[in-house]
Amino acid sequence: MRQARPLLLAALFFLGACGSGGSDSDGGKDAGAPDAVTLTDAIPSDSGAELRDGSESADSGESADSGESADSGESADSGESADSGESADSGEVADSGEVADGGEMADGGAVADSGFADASCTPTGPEVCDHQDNDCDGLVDNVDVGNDGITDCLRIALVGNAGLRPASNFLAWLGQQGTSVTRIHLTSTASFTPALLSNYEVVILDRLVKAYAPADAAVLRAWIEAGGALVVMSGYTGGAADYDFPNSLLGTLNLRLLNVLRSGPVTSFIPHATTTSITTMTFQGGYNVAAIGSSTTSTASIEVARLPSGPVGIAAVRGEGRVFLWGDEWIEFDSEWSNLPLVPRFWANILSWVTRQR
Ligand SMILES: [Ca+2]
Ligand SMILES: [Ca+2]
Ligand SMILES: [Ca+2]
Repeated sequence: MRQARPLLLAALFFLGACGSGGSDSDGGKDAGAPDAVTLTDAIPSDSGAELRDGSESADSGESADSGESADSGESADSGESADSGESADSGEVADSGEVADGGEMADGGAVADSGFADASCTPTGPEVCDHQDNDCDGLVDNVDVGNDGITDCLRIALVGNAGLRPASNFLAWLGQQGTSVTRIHLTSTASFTPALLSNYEVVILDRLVKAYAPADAAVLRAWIEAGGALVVMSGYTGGAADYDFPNSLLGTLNLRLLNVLRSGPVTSFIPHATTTSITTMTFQGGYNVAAIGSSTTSTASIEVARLPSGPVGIAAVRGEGRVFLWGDEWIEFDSEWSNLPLVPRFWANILSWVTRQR
């Protein structure tokens, strides 16, 4: 039986960009940075959190939000029927059965979930991380030595820079699940290719350094639809990049971040695998999220958490893959990991759900 991989963590020091000065101008912060690093320690300590608070006062740009108002109609929809707004739109909840799945996930079903056994499969021994279904139970690489519900075979890419505050607890926790963690796309010339994405089971959008081209978004979407798992957090610089950059990848997935800062905590959760046992969650100057586009698509987008202003968490199925969109990044910060036990639980829920074995 394969044992957990050694922890490989990213250590990135872009203090010039996100340090006490808080200028956060993107210009120059990526200069000379490699496109990917797999390092052994995390993470810069800085104290730029004040930036977040300070910018709350900039929230008043509602009127500048006209492009978003069309989207916000969806928020209004879901607000009318908190638990069923999404299904009222499209019946997608009923189609997807995601909530039913959730029960399995909460119990560690990411690995235990039943698969589709191939009658022609010949068992070769216990399951190991080799992209094969060694034990012929229909699930590829469903190894979980620690029985934590998260497969030990995950290779995770964190896209973009580290966030504004230290996140070493989060990165250490990822490693403890038996995963490897690599930070990629630190320069504005980086792009998604099938070859790059073939190295990962999970992609987590952190503080992105660029707006991506449609071709990049298309590659990422194809990877998801083929079974990839995407987790999205908003970054934070205090500028439009915080939502424009992620939205450059989310649009083709019919998801988006709305551009008015919101704060929680979030206390309204819809029953779902990702919200099991979650009653409150930090949310410090993040963004509402929305599912957009035609309700006739074969995809499912389920609102799982909301503030009074609208949804802040969406769990979405895209082809064979899954996307979890959360409108804030404070769930990765040490301050929250240290003080809020539900934050690690939330991440366990999220990773279990997005990585369901197929
Ligand atoms: Ca198997
Ligand atoms: Ca295997
Ligand atoms: Ca595990």
